[in-house]
Amino acid sequence: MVESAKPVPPIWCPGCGDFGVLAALKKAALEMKLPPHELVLVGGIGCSGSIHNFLEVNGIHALHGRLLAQAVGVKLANPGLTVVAAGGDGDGYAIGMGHFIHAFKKNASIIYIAMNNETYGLTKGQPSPTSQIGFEGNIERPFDAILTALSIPAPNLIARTFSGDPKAMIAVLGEALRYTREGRGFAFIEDLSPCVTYNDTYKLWREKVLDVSKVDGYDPTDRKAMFRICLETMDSGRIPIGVMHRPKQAAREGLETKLLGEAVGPARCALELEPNLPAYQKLLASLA
Ligand SMILES: Cc1ncc(C[n+]2csc(CCOP(=O)(O)OP(=O)(O)O)c2C)c(N)n1
Ligand code: SF4
Ligand SMILES: [Mg+2]
Repeated sequence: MVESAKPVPPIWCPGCGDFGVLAALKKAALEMKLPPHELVLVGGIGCSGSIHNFLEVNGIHALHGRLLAQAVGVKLANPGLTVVAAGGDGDGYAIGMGHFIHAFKKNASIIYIAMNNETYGLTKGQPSPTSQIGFEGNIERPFDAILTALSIPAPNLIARTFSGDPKAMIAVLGEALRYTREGRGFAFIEDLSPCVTYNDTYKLWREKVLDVSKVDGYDPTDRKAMFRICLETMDSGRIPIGVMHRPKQAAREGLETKLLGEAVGPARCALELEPNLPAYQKLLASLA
């Protein structure tokens, strides 16, 4: 008999922002009574990417920067699953940048949580694409994932949360779980998740975050307005958080429906060798 892996206690440093994501994800999934066997967590490489080891759900530890490709693969294999990819800013915005951009236009109904601590935590605090100028000798301007996400015209749910505000994070995660379970498409959440050991930004971020829903003209169905609001918020030295894009479109816009329609997906198809044997033999012969 094969036994499934049991969750282990988190290996994170006490106070790490990633604890906030773990707790919020657990709470949001429990609130919507999501059966654990229907949830798949695909973790990246980094401190943040170990999150799937700490919940009793199905989990995969993906290759560095390749978690989105694997998460989309899981969704296409079995669209009935709720798939959450979770990793760090280094994983997603450096080595994984190509997959990150394409995930918005692919629009598979999966959630991607990027835990941004503006550093490579696991490898002991080197600068990442989101590091501020001056951090550990960094001379490059920081990359902003929300502006990038807003610049891709696709029907995605886009939000930023802060580990110092668990209530808001639970609400956003709940919305993202519903969004993807309804097959509406890709949900991207960047969580500001301080690395208390190598880049403790808790105090600074607590002072700087600004809930965009409080800004005049806030309309998450209007991509142009939200881009302007985010830019202006950043120009004033603040960090925009909240839901930045909530498309109006109806359910079933996700890649999985476009490719599979109402089919259950290959993972749940009956395995019938006989009807497929001639095609398989033809394939083998072509390789000889
Ligand atoms: C192909 C490959 N290149 C580099 C590494 C080394 N490495 C491990 S984790 C990591 C980055 C971690 O940073 P981030 O994704 O921000 O996660 P965090 O630890 O901050 O949560 C790197 C470069 C690796 N494991 N594999
Ligand atoms: S090194 Fe940083 S990111 Fe990694 S567990 Fe510790 S506090 Fe969290
Ligand atoms: Mg990081």
